[in-house]
Amino acid sequence: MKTIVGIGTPVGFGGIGIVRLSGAQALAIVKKMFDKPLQPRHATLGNIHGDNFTDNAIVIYFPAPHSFTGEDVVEIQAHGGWHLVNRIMQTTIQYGAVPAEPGEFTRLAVMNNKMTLSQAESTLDLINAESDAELQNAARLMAGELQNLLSQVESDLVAARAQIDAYLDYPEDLESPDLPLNQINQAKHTIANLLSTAQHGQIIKNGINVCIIGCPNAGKSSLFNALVGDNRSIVTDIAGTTTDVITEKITYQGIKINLIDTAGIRDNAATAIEVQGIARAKSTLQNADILLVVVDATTRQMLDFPHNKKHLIIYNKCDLCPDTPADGIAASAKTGKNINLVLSTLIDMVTKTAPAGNTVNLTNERQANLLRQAQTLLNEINPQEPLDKISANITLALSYIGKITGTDVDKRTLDEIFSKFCLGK
Ligand SMILES: Nc1nc2c(ncn2[C@@H]2O[C@H](COP(=O)(O)OP(=O)(O)OP(=O)(O)O)[C@@H](O)[C@H]2O)c(=O)[nH]1
Ligand SMILES: [Mg+2]
Repeated sequence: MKTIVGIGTPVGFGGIGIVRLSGAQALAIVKKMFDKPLQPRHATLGNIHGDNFTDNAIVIYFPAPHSFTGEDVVEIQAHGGWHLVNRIMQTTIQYGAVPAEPGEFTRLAVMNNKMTLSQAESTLDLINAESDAELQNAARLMAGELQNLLSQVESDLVAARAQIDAYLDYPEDLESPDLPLNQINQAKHTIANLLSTAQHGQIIKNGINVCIIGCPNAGKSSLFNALVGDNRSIVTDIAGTTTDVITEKITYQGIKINLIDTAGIRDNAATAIEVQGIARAKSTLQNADILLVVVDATTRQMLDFPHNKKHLIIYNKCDLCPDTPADGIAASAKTGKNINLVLSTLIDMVTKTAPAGNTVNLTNERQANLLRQAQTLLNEINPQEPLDKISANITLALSYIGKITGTDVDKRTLDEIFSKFCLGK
């Protein structure tokens, strides 16, 4: 069995850089480079050295099986210089370690039953998190909340199939088979509940795409800047100032919002640049989750927009004209009035449709697709059908669940999942 090595900290310069080894030779390799004896699970300060370098480092040895990967693991915490950390890694390779593939440490942890595949996938959510909502959901996924629900589905389905298979084994009882519909329905219910969280899961993971649209000079860019809290977009009193699509990410109440400023839409564009800008605005608004329709409160000129899309109307420049219609929010990009109300209303618009109750949200599209396939198979089950067909449907549904938990997953799928991880994770 090989011993792998990877750099656990990001590329660049930092206070600390961590080189991690996993495998039967991990301890022997590090002993050749470190001048102090190592005690299991104790942090030891000493000197780490190789050809032409030496550094003061803390080294920790985690003997198998009580380690992240389940194998012997040694972690070297050196100073965080990129060249130094690389030299440490090269030295371990000189002594027999092999560079780890992306995600290989986590893959070993799954192979050695330290975590399930679904938990491993959620570590990516945690690492990539950019908002509190993502962090909180990832922590619940990693703690095994999804895994527990899937185990429940698996045990319901296995029990149901066992009962059906018993009838098949003793056909004399087949006269009036009593189908285990309760268990099948329970599994269907759990899957449906999980799938109902997928939409909100995507919002947590990708944020809300909010596209600001309106007539020229309504104050879209001014509002965009006020929402972002930065002078990001050019503002002038000339109609047709913004021509490009400008995006900026913010978080509000723990949720990511991707704000998009666009060109003012009108029929009589002044230049070829503006014509292109308007075309971009029109195609961008199609992909938005929410349209923020900005109207100049002094003129009330309303843009014709697709009303079937979620939208919020803002009567901007309310500092000039406090009396505004009731179908929108009166705001002023200039004075900052109601800017926070706009943000909290946007958040309300998406959290209103969130699944009720305190549940973990499904954020992974691969997992959601597999669950949908299992759901289709279970929905197809019809008590009038031959029992062997029902049993086969359950077996297939179980195999889709197994591709999420990791009990029924092929090497190629695993390669694909772990290729998304960073080296050293
Ligand atoms: N009094 C007042 N003026 C505002 C407010 N918001 C924007 N303006 C002014 O309105 C003019 C147009 O603002 P922009 O933000 O460039 O408008 P826009 O909708 O992005 O315009 P285009 O990019 O040309 O479509 C500028 O002179 C701003 O200073 C506001 O809340 N109050
Ligand atoms: Mg603009």
